[in-house]
Amino acid sequence: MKNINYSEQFHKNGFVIIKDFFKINEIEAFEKSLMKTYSGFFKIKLNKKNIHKIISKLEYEGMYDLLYGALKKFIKTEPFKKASIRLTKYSQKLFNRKYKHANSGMAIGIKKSKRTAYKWHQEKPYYKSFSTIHYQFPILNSNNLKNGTMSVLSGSHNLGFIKKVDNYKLSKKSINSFVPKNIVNIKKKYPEKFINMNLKDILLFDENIIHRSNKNTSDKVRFAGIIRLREIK
Ligand SMILES: O=C(O)CCC(=O)C(=O)O
Ligand SMILES: [Fe+2]
Repeated sequence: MKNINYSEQFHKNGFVIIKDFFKINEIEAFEKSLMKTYSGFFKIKLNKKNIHKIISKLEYEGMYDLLYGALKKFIKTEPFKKASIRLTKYSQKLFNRKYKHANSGMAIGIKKSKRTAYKWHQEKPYYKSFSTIHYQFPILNSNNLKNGTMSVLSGSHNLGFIKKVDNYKLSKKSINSFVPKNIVNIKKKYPEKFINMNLKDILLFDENIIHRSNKNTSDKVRFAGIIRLREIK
């Protein structure tokens, strides 16, 4: 892998897609673990075909605690732990800095649901007291505009930490977005780029890049694994 290019692009644009980062066995491990964890939680045998319908149905029925419980368990499984170790080493080489795991997560996008969609935000307000870098990668299916992949405002990391934000939260069980107050003007200056990723690809993004979720207009759920690393000084 061409490390120099990735780090240059990352510094220039605030994000970079690293193609073919994961090996096929790592992708399979994520899929297997997803099915196992969610099947156990829902007490229904899930597979690649029925998972989309079942998760969407639970969302429409308002089973948010069940969905969140499964997600929380899934992000603690072995594939996430292994990926985190690998990404920590990879990042140390790429930037010649030291990192440790800060947090894992998963973005999930469901047709006709805004509950789990983020509005424009930076990560910095969530991790104020230390420096972080962020990785996101597709699980089960590629992430593209049709299924609501995230987009970024390219170069917006150069604005630094924007402290004037409005807090958006649809409901108690919805995600929370810190939207910069001057987002309308910022959008005019930095072009929006949609993050298209195939399985095995991974996005690396800056704590200050402005990004959001898009609307999923497909019938399939979008799953995007997230691993956040903290820089150790
Ligand atoms: O992919 C998305 O829907 C947004 C995810 C996000 O904001 C993040 O990974 O920090
Ligand atoms: Fe985010």
